[in-house]
Amino acid sequence: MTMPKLKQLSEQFTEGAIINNAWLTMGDAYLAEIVASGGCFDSVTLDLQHGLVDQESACACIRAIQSFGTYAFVRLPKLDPALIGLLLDFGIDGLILPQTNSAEDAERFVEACFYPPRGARSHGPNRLNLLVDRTPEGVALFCMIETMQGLESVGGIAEVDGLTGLFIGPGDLGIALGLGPGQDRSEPVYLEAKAAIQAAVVANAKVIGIHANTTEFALKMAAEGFQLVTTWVDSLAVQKSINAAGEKWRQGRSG
Ligand code: 3PY
Ligand code: MG
Repeated sequence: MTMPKLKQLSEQFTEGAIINNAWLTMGDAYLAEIVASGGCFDSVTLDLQHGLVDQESACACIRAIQSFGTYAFVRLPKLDPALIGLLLDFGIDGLILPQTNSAEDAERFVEACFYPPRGARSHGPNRLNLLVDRTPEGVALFCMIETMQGLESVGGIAEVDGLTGLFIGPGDLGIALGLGPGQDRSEPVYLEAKAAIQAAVVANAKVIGIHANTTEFALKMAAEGFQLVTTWVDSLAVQKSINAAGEKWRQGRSG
């Protein structure tokens, strides 16, 4: 399979694109192919923080996703320069750092993504050599804001040069605010925090993203100016589909 040539992801964001993102908690390359092949999603994110995705399966999935002209993101497990370097060497299109607590965290993240003198990345581009016209600047870099420290430091985090934008984790942010877990949320205290994050992004001409559990909610977020929106999650989709099939069967048998 030949990979279609695409604009780099950071260029898409600069041009105002809204990226419709699928989220994979299962690191299976066949599943990644099914999800990317439909052409419904602009990007697919592999969740290495909470998903069943290891380094090797992530690389197999990245190949599968990109072979259909879809961008591949990884949500990192933590700020790990070695893993970041490996994923960049492999040609990842975007990285999402969870639980960014400070501008220093964001600086260290950016540093891990660029070669000297801007950063401290080691050179060893491996698969990246096969992907033409890619630059380190083309990779989209997002810091998640989902902790109290991150919220308090959001202005400084948003200022960090080299960062594409901020990504809201509504579940962890809600817990940090004393609301408990949840997605697609609208509690006043959460909305206040979300507005502060949006303001920091606007003030620094960065991009904003958010995790959503449903397409309906993601559409609302896109209308608000969110440019990276998760609209579909594999485990939830499978669960929903199973429940719907089971319900249909029960209704058919009882009618
Ligand atoms: C959160 O909601 O906390 C997330 O990390 C979503 O991915
Ligand atoms: Mg989270």
